[in-house]
Amino acid sequence: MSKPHYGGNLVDGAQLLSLFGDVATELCVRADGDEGLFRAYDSVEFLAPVFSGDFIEARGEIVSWGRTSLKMRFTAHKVIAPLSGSEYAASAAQLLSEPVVVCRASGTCVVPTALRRRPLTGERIGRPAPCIITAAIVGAETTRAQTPHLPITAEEIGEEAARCVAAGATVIHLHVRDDAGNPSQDTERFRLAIRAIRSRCAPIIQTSTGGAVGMPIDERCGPLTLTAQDAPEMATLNVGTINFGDDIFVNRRLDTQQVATRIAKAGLMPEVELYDLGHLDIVRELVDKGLLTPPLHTQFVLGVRGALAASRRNLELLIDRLADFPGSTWGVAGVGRHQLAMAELAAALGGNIRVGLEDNIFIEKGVLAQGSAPLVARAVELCQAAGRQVATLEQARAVLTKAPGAAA
Ligand code: KMH
Ligand code: ZN
Repeated sequence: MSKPHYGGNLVDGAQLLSLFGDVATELCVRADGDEGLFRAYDSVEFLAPVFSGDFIEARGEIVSWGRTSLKMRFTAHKVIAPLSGSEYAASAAQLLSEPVVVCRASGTCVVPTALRRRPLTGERIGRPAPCIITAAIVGAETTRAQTPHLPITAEEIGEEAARCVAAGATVIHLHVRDDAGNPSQDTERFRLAIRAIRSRCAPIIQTSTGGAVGMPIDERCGPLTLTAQDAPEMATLNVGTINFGDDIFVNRRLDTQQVATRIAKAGLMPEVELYDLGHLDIVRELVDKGLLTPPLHTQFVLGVRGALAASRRNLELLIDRLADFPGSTWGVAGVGRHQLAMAELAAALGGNIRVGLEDNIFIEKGVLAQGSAPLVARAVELCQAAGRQVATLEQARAVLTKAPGAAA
């Protein structure tokens, strides 16, 4: 009531910016234990008039993190308006059935490094963890006819893995092929590919137990029998059956339980592949049976034709539901044309990224990627644009081995 400034009791827009200033200050205090400085607004939109006596609620969130800067987004909602007219008391007011957005803005705050402190009490709004980039360099479905850049032999796989690691990947999601280029889960072929990779670089090697559509479970578990210096560090665990284009990718309940047990027996960290929302309910059963132990490392594979589509809404729902398994980490593998869009979202939302020719062969519309490494390089750029650090090998290993996801 004390703020009318223009005719008709209109309140000036600066009042809303002053509320955003307070929200920004609170966010800086929660994040870095210091009030910080508001450096610049990059956009401000006034969307509806505010009159004296209106109640305004201001909200803000940190949308990306630089070394010292925090990019924030704000909204101001009108939630209560006074009632005017001779039939009402001067103090009469009412809650609006729907809050009205009166202003939206975004801007940047800075907390100099020397002033940054871990707050003494309360939950700190954390900078998201460094982004772990996985390169899925072979897959089972992509063919040489589709792209000449697909590695097939062990040597080609080793070379491609080394290029991806140099570009910023820390996990290699691995499938192998036979001499004709067809998908294979043969233990010896995995052994050769793993040796070819490890002779050139030191990524976390995550072998597939998904194999190709139609393969029996025993065959899919081929790489799990590798031991000692040839053993992978991780293996995928596919928990649900889905349509897979015109095929069906079958993961029967008891088979999944058996693969989870085999992964645990081999002492590997499982990456749980989730292609649909209900797969989280299957994970719940695996956890309840003691076959998986949170925190889990999960991969949301979105955009398979016949399973969950690659959209922000679906991703946010999955992230929200994953909170049922405290401390779990997630990544997104967007299939086909969704790959880089999903990678960008994962960078912004604090997740990990999977790219590579297994899921997508194009670097942009109609332009083939010259292997998986250029896609990794693009993922690195997306992380930088979102203010995310890319995980080093050491950081990725700390995350992926700190949390043994499978019960022994
Ligand atoms: N090739 C797909 C049917 C995995 O690697 O675990 C299954 C797949 C999943 O690629
Ligand atoms: Zn795979």
